[in-house]
Order: sequence, then C-alpha cells, then structure tokens
Amino acid sequence: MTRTFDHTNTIWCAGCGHFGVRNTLVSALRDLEVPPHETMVLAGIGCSGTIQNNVEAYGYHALHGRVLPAALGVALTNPHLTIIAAGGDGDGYAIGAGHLVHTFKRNPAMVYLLMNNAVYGLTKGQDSPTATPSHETAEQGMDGISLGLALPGTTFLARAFTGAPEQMDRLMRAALIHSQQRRGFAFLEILSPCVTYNDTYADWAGRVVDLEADDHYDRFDRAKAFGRVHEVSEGGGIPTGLIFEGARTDMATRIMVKGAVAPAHQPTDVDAHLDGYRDLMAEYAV
Ligand SMILES: Cc1ncc(C[n+]2csc(CCOP(=O)(O)OP(=O)(O)O)c2C)c(N)n1
Ligand code: SF4
Ligand SMILES: [Mg+2]
Repeated sequence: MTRTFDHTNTIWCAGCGHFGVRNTLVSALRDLEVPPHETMVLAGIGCSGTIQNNVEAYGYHALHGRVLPAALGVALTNPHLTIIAAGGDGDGYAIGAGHLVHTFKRNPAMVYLLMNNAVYGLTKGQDSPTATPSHETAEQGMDGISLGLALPGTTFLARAFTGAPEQMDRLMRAALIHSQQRRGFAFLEILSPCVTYNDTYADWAGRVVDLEADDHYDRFDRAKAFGRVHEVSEGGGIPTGLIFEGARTDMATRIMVKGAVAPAHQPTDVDAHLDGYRDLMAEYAV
C-alpha cells in the first residue's frame, strides 16, 4: 500500500530534530507495508506532541503526560493496530513519568517514541528532567533507559540520535517489528535536539556511544547492559543502540481469555447482544 500523504504544515523550527523522527517513522511504516488504516499515532503535548498531525494514520492528541494510558486503551481495545505513542522528555519524564513506569511493567504491544531534547521546547526553553545539571538546574539528570533496565518486565530499550540517521532508521524498524510481533512495549528514546532553545547537536554528536558497535556487547543480558550503561554514562558518554531486549508476551495476549474477542472486533448490532442483556436483567430481577 502506498502512502501518499505528505503533510508539510509542521509547526517545527527549521533544523528541529523532530523532522528526522517524523520522516524516519513515515519511511519505516511505508517499507514495512503498514497500511494507514491499521496505524494509530497518539501524542502528548509539546512540539514533539504534534507529530501525529504529520503522519498518515489515525491520530489522537492526548493530555500532557497522558499519551501512554490513552495508547494502552487502544492496544487493549484493538490489538490488531500498529500503535505508535510519541511525546517529549517533558511529557514522558516529568508529568508522565508515573505512566512510563507502569507501562514498562505492563508491556503492551506498542512503540513509544520519546523525543528527548533536554528542554521544554513548546513553552520556550524551561529545564526538563533531562536538562544537564549545568543548565541552570539544581537537579541531577534522568535516564529512561536505566529506569527501564531496573524494571523486570521491560522487553525493548533503545536510544537513537537524529544526528545518526542510519542507526535511527534501524532502531525504528526494530521497534515497530517488536510491537507487531506482540513481544510488547518498544521504548525508543530519540535524542532530537531543539535548535532554538537548547542546541545540543555538537555536544551530543561528540558523546554518543553505540553499544552495539562492540561485538562483545550482549543486549539480552540485563545486568551486564545496566553495568555498561552506567559505565558509559559515568564517563560522560551517552549510550545508544538497541540496549536491551527481553522475552515476554504483550499485555493484551496475556490477559485475553482464550477465545475472547477484542472490543473493536465484537459485533455492534443490538440483536447480537440482546440475549446477553436479557440474561443479565433476569439475574437482577430475582
Ligand atoms: C497539564 C499541563 N501542564 C503544563 C502544560 C504546559 N506545557 C505544554 S508543553 C510542555 C512541555 C513540553 O516539553 P516536551 O514534552 O519536552 O516537548 P518538546 O516541546 O520539547 O518537544 C508543558 C510544560 C500543559 N500543556 N498541560
Ligand atoms: S522550539 Fe525547539 S523543539 Fe520546538 S520546534 Fe523549535 S527547535 Fe523544535
Ligand atoms: Mg523536550
């Protein structure tokens, strides 16, 4: 199926990393032949949170920090969709951090693109949870990959950089395939610089370390992955690549009783449900 939609009416500043994320997502969906009517993109609030306006798919604009519970509802209602949740570091690591923790635990089949620019772009440059400690904040930074490694149920933890497009493209496809194969929650943090309020392109380009470039790196070993992420981070580097992969089925598959039909695939005509309603009312009438 060809995707003809090419929306150029983005709100983004020239040079914003979010363009690269959007273009990589669109080309991966096209190459994996995911039809628009089987794709749903949900986003939070932020410059990043407008990505769903620029992808040919079903779209939903969630409240700030609430994209993951909204996407979880879609994943349980219609497990046949390819679901992409997206948002910024403010959306996912500040107001939405609690939802991230519980989505890691639940492992629903979806992709989550967290576009990290270490700043609140839309509201003009306040510090986000990933702002570097020297950037006018008294707080230490936040690392979503380490957070995910610390929770036993996680199955896909990766980090890309818009300044390394080939790696980003590979990780985007791997994340989509992970969720399509019902292996669960594919968390892909993308370093996506805000050229207007926090231009980190040069800094990050000099610090990214692709863990998969090391032939001895074992992405299936959680403890070793944690150790390596810690080691690289302590040395001032930013670990990237497919950092961890675990084996577990997705939430909808786990909770669906054998033979049960997801709500989106149940008949909607009244007659199909009439006997059930009557039985229910009869129970109350006793
Ligand atoms: C409940 C609520 N609190 C605060 C805001 C204001 N607000 C809008 S976007 C945003 C942060 C955006 O930063 P981020 O998620 O990192 O996205 P970016 O713009 O950097 O892509 C904030 C605090 C809001 N819209 N709703
Ligand atoms: S303000 Fe920053 S994050 Fe927002 S569109 Fe401009 S460059 Fe991108
Ligand atoms: Mg941001």
